[in-house]
Amino acid sequence: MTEKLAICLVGPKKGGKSSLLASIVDCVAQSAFGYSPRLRPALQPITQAEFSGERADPRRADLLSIEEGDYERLKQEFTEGGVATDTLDTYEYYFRLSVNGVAPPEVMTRGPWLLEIVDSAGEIAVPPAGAEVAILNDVKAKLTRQVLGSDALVMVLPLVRLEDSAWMGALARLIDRLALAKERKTERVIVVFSQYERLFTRLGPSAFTYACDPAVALHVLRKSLRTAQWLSRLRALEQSGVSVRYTVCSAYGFTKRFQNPNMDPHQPGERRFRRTGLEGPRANSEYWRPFLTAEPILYAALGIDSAFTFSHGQIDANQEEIPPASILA
Ligand SMILES: Nc1nc2c(ncn2[C@@H]2O[C@H](COP(=O)(O)OP(=O)(O)OP(=O)(O)O)[C@@H](O)[C@H]2O)c(=O)[nH]1
Ligand SMILES: [Mg+2]
Repeated sequence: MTEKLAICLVGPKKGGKSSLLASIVDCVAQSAFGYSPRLRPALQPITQAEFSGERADPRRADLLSIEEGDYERLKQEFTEGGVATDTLDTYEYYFRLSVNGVAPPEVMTRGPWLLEIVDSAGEIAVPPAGAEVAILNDVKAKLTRQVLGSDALVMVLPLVRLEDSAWMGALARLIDRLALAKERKTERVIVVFSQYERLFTRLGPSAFTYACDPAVALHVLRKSLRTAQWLSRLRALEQSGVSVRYTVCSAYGFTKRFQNPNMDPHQPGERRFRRTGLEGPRANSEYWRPFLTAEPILYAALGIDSAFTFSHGQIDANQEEIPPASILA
């Protein structure tokens, strides 16, 4: 039976929310995720009318195709380098998710799922300290309703040194308010660190091999979370029945055949989704493979873990240092 689910993306400005959203359909289509290939999920953008269950009226075909174009526009903007989401409203995108392969019984007997995913400007929910951008009260109220009314929250944070970030306090306050809110629907929270491929830019064609190792991701997450003061608040939220997971992703991903990160941020003039010296639009889909951006959405919707979604238990598990091989033997 068809089920509806609402997912809200939150996180600071430039965290990577819109880029993650723009790449999820391609990520699922290319199976560029850490779920078993036997899961065979399918994700496609749909119109608001399809989400609401309204019958598609042929006379409204034009109107519907315009709505369908919203996601296409988001993808186009992403390919061209990304556009900051404006603060004038919050933006809903709609998808149909189905699982066509082998999944745990609680998933196999359900679905398909109609997803509403809400994107908004980072300044609204997680403003930096001393932010001067005035946000309309109506927009704040709308996002508050959407956050509290969503089944899952995806917190998108840039993989930077967290202690330097002016939005840390705002994020902690958001989690506190969520914990105190009586009327919240939230069942799952997924914290995703974006721009993962940047860690591997110096590794050339080995980059993808390292990125594909869940142990590397777990190590990176542990390191990133060490300085996150809001971690204890998420642990407390979990005590009140919300499942919390941590993961990493890269909307830019890796080049398909060459296995290296799509762009080297250390190189001046690097362009996304293209190999140096190769011009023209065909390079985009031919070379680009997003990485793990499906994870936060699939976990949010289905509650099933991939090799790259980690619980508090896994983050905390005994982290015994491997002793260095003795050189004195
Ligand atoms: N290297 C790298 N950069 C990325 C990636 N994803 C996004 N970015 C860059 O990060 C910047 C912010 O990305 P957005 O997706 O616009 O961030 P946002 O969270 O939607 O930001 P607001 O809409 O302002 O709240 C953009 O300039 C992107 O080019 C990624 O996977 N890798
Ligand atoms: Mg955005």
